[in-house]
Amino acid sequence: MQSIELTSAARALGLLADPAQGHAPVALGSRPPEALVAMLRSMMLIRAAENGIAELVRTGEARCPCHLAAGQEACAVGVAAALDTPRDKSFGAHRSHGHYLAVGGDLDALLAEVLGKETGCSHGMGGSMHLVSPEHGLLGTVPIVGATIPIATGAALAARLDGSGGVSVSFFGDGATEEGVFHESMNLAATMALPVLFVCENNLFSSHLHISLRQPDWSTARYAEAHKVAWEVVDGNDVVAVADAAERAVARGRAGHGPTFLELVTYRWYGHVGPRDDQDVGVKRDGELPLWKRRDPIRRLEEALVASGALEPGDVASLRQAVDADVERAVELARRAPYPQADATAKYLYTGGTR
Ligand SMILES: Cc1ncc(C[n+]2csc(CCOP(=O)(O)OP(=O)(O)O)c2C)c(N)n1
Ligand SMILES: [Mg+2]
Repeated sequence: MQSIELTSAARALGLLADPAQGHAPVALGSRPPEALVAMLRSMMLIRAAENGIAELVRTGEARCPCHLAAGQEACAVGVAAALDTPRDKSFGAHRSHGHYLAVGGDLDALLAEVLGKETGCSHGMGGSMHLVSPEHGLLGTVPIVGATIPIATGAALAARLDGSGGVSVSFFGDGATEEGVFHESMNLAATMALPVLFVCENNLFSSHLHISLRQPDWSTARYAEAHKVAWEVVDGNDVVAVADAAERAVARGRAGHGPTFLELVTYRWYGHVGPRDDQDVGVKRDGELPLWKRRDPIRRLEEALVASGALEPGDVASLRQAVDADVERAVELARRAPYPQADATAKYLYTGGTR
């Protein structure tokens, strides 16, 4: 196995960039056990859904591009735990099944959307990369890299003007920090002290290019410094640490103290798109992937909960069986659901139709 060379650039992320580190159970902090178990269940549901969708791509049933976030569950779940939905608004990108589920999006409607069915959250018009759940504050996920960052910034301005006290969250990847709109949005949010959480899931890759081939530093938090936005770099595979940081960021936003940039260091288990590992492309991934799998956010919380006595090993198995059964049922429902009628394009895409 190839060892990870910690260059001076990698050291900007400290040990978080070294997947040989950080395998230990997470520190549980002071949250009540029910809240921690809810986070565990939510991460398990996302993992089960991603694995289920991977299988639907393998069998050819899912025909839209599916970008899977297995391995990154703690980012979505930790941030969602800090939100008050639907008052708080969130926005995602191409890899957003987890964001949708973490805020409470309906599993059946996700699976149906992935199969292009009328019962999908976007009536089968959008597929994996166009998810929406307004009843949970998720106003959209868009595959144009960086596209929803300014929209989230606008939603924060709207919250300010409406006096709702809400914050908005933009989930995006390290690749999106290479887009101009990211910098324009950070600048505006800082200048106007808007209540935005800029949540960068730094999984070290944009498609098949490692960040070391794209940027002079592995940490994207330096952009927050430049824009005078408060920032934290967090272990994105530690759901408790993510939730703590997100709570601080939400409190800052609600208090009128402006935006926060959260850099959540994580890694995706599947390749860029689809159900393969992609071990044969991109630098270092073949050596890194087994190590990153040992930094599994789900196992690290599971072990901590069992060690604390909050859960028995049997409870963990029951939780896993329950989410697996939920996903199987959702897949079956989606298979049996109808495709949209031909006139649905006119109804939902081109005229004033609403959901
Ligand atoms: C503006 C734009 N440029 C390029 C693409 C092609 N593209 C889709 S996803 C992606 C990688 C984005 O990487 P990152 O933001 O780090 O997200 P990740 O895939 O790692 O979750 C690219 C380049 C796109 N969809 N939009
Ligand atoms: Mg990335």
